[in-house]
Amino acid sequence: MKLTVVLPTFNEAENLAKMIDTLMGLSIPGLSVLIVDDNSPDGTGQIADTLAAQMPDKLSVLHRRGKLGLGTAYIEGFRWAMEHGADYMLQMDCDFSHDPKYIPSMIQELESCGCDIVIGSRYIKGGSVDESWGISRKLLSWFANSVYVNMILRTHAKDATGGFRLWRRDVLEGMDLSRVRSNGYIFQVETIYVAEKLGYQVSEVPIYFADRRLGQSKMSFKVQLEAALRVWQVFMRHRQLNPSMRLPVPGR
Ligand SMILES: Nc1nc2c(ncn2[C@@H]2O[C@H](COP(=O)(O)OP(=O)(O)OP(=O)(O)O)[C@@H](O)[C@H]2O)c(=O)[nH]1
Ligand SMILES: [Mg+2]
Repeated sequence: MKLTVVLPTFNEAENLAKMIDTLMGLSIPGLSVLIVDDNSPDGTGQIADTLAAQMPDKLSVLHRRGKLGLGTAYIEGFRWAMEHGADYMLQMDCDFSHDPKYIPSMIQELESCGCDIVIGSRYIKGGSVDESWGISRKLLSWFANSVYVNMILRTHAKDATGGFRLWRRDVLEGMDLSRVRSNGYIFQVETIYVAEKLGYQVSEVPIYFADRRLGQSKMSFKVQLEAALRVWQVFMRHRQLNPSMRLPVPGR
């Protein structure tokens, strides 16, 4: 089993070395990491290169010319991972909101559930968000994820906006990544919607989602509002999809 962790970074100089150390410390056989850095002004790209030189067979870096967005960072990262023979791809943030300690249970779930995608989920039983969140922030987030998105898109995933996910290679191939057009935070919603419309099965495992402790937040009310409106765009774009529209994948 070859697992590639795709780790997009923008200004994660304070987190990157610790994240790589934690991922490698899991000692998961077949695990390698691809960092996709968008020419971070804080020097994350140089830190990535230094780390990659220390473990060239386990860590690679894709440098892009500037901040081109999370969506295209993942798409380029997934394509790279496929070209390099990955069986599974794991997507996660580099700021420790997605705790690497959950990765073994996500792998176990993918291998035992008969499903195609596993989400590390804040909104199923046993999952939770940072304890510092006030009740109104918790409610708003729960509503946006588990009610609003589900109501419009009829997704089964309870955490459709979360970015902690383990994919089987053939799912990403069959989905045809060129269908996915969002680049910001709504990218997470678009990919899970396309996958579900194409008949892929999603399973969720509970996680505790901690706020970032180090580095700058890129989230704002404007970004969240834009994402909420874009759910409709995702619906209009993909509502006709059905399982017969998967790309044929050799050997499946
Ligand atoms: N390559 C690349 N990575 C990005 C970009 N935007 C965000 N990231 C990374 O994507 C991950 C998630 O972004 P975050 O900024 O943590 O977004 P968030 O979790 O919604 O918000 P905060 O944690 O509050 O900042 C992090 O690892 C970021 O460094 C981008 O344009 N390009
Ligand atoms: Mg974050």
